[in-house]
Amino acid sequence: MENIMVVPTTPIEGQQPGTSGLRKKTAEFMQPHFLNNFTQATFKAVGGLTGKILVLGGDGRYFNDKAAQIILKMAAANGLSRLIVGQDVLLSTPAASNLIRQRKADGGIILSASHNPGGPEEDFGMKYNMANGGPATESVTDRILEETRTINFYQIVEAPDLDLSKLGIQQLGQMIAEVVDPVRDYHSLMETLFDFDAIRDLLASGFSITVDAMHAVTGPYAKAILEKDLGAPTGSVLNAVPLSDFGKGHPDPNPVWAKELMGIMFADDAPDFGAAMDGDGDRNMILGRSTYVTPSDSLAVLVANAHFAPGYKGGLAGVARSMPTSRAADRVAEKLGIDAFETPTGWKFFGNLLDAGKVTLCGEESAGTGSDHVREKDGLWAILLWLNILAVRKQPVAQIMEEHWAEYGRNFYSRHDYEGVDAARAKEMISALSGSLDSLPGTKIEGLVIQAADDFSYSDPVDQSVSPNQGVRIMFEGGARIVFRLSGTGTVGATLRVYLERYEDSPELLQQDPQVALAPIIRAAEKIAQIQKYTGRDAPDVKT
Ligand code: VG1
Ligand code: CO
Repeated sequence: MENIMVVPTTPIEGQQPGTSGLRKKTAEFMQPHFLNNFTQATFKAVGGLTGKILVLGGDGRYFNDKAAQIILKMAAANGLSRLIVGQDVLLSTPAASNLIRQRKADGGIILSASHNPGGPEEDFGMKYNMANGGPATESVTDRILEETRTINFYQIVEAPDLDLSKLGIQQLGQMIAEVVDPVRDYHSLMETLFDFDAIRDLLASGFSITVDAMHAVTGPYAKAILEKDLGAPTGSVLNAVPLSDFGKGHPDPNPVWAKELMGIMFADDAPDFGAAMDGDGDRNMILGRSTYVTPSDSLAVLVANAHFAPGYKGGLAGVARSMPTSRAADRVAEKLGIDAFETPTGWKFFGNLLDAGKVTLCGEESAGTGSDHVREKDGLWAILLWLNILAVRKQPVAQIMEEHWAEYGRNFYSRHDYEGVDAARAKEMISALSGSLDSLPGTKIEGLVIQAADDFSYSDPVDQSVSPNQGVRIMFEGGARIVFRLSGTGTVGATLRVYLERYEDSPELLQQDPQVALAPIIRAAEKIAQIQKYTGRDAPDVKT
């Protein structure tokens, strides 16, 4: 019989979950008691584990294996009845969400810092998902934080490590640990949503694809589904073996970090379709031959065309997007006569709308799209939906975009990130902005007149909970918009995100470069917020 140890501990600073879970430098996570404290606080915050079922997996990054052994021994000591673990601790975030739902688990733990780099010098993260398969709501993360502040002991069994490379059942004290194939159930779910035969025919006709798994968790999923099942030639999936340091890159699917893929897609012999996914497999970037599809536009195109896939042939209940996401999807929703919701940044805010059946598709400007099939954004799902649409429409990606803009007009869009800036100064900038909101309407800047300015506050239409201070919005006459917000996923200093948007519907102006089309808005952002003064930077680090 394994020995349950009760280990005395004291609270550790800095255990506040951000936009999606707790993210820290790996070394911080590996310091004595850090992971243990946060894990015990989480177990307490969800009302204990006695008799419950949990799912556990991660994105394959450094320390996942050791963290998993600690968590499973603590779960056993806390009375968990069954732990369902992905083989080798691998589970993409959407696959974990699916397993929680399929197996009617009480929740799950995902070990990932998503698109942040991995390794001993880089980042680690842990997030808790609830019984609906979605990220912990704010009330739960608030409770976790409270527990971390008063914690004085944690429980763990003394036992040898389990072999998590071996499929099947093992016993740890009273707890059953079930090691499962991370891909199988997710693969079956995708078959219920998409016309696999149509995609198979498309790929057999010579339509070429390159999908970049960025050395992260989606390699095994993309290999099994796109290559083995759908018949894409071997090698269509790049960087398909998950590595603990992601090959030293940032597994972030944007034009800056997925440079190799951008080179392939903009070469003379580019494939017809390209895509990349992030560390934990919930984000996606979509490309056509010499074509980059902005995430906000991708959401709009998916809303307009989802009915071509069997899983959505009955139409959509509604669509939701995070506030900073461009309003391109709203235009499609309006035409379809369905509801469009605007939520704060972070997938947890879509959960209630999805559970209540108010929306079918959701998306964020940060390369996240998903639907009610799980309660997370889902990179491979987005790729398959695009492929299903391309199989039916039989047009190049570039033409689909042109036709979309011709029909709805174009929301020119870009996000400018200032990374690792001084946190105190960044906060000062946001408070200065919030303090000046009342004086802004009517002001003319760079030829643009400010119509309204506020700090976004969200009231959940389902449970009426209110989430204030979700980003400063400056709305201009004519529909242009700037949003300023601080990231909740960084691990060093602060990251300032400036979201820029302008609508255009003159046919001859639809093909401009977004940075050119947005130039006056970009200059207005500097004038309104004095970014240079507060950050000491004269240009953003990343433009997406
Ligand atoms: C970022 C994105 C946000 C996304 C979040 C988690 O948050 O902006 O849209 O939901 O990452 O995505 P922030 O607070 O840094 O802006 V993931 O792929 O890390 O789970
Ligand atoms: Co992610």
